[in-house]
Amino acid sequence: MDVNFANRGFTKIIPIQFEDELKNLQIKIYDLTKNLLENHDENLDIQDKLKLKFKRKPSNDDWSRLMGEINKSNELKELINCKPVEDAFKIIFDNPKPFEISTFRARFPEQKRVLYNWHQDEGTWYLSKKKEHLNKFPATLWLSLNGANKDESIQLVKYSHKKKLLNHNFVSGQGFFNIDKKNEIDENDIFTVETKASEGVLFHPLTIHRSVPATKINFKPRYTIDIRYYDENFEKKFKVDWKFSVKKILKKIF
Ligand SMILES: O=C(O)CCC(=O)C(=O)O
Ligand SMILES: [Fe+2]
Repeated sequence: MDVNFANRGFTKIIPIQFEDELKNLQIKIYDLTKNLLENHDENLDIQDKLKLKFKRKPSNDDWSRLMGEINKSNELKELINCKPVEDAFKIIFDNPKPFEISTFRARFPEQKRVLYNWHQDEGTWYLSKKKEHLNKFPATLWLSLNGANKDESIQLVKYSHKKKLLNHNFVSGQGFFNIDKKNEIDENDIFTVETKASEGVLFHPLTIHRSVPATKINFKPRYTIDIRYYDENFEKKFKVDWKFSVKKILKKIF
């Protein structure tokens, strides 16, 4: 077990050596977005193409189309299930298995739906009725596809995985992605992620995190995948805020 994961709730930034899985997905993203990008040389390397800016703010439909196409693609499935990803999870798990929820995310300029407030990932499926989502306690590998700097990445709260599962509120267009305001976050415990393409960070299902809030309009898209794996033998005991337990009971009844 990785000491950083155990002590502060997340690993160091780790590089992942892909075969062709990353490149194939990058090419697919480029093909679906190239008409939206600033003028550029078609011969650029795919790594550079994915760092190009949009020529203007893409529409909601542009964003939804890309999210839909990539999230149902074989390229995404192949990347999520590839050996280098499984090996990365072996830093924390003896026998990692893919969890049902892994999502491609595109952070586009002024697209509010992509900004997630403070939450714990376990809270986002805790009220789910699907048995595949319950009692798995998966970790998340937040993987960067085109690099992410400190004003567009995510922030993780050190040691927060030692807390209980907090009460999460529903956010329209997102799901149960917002903890109660009274749970103040200590500034000194916030770690802001910075990654190159193909690097990621593994974090615990109870680690509190959020998208870095937008302070300026960034015309460069930020592409990531939340890849989740679980381990049957990973300790699954955790306490739950009573308000969230009550919500779960009410959801079962109605
Ligand atoms: O990539 C982000 O900005 C946050 C995504 C996230 O926290 C999630 O999908 O659970
Ligand atoms: Fe999350």
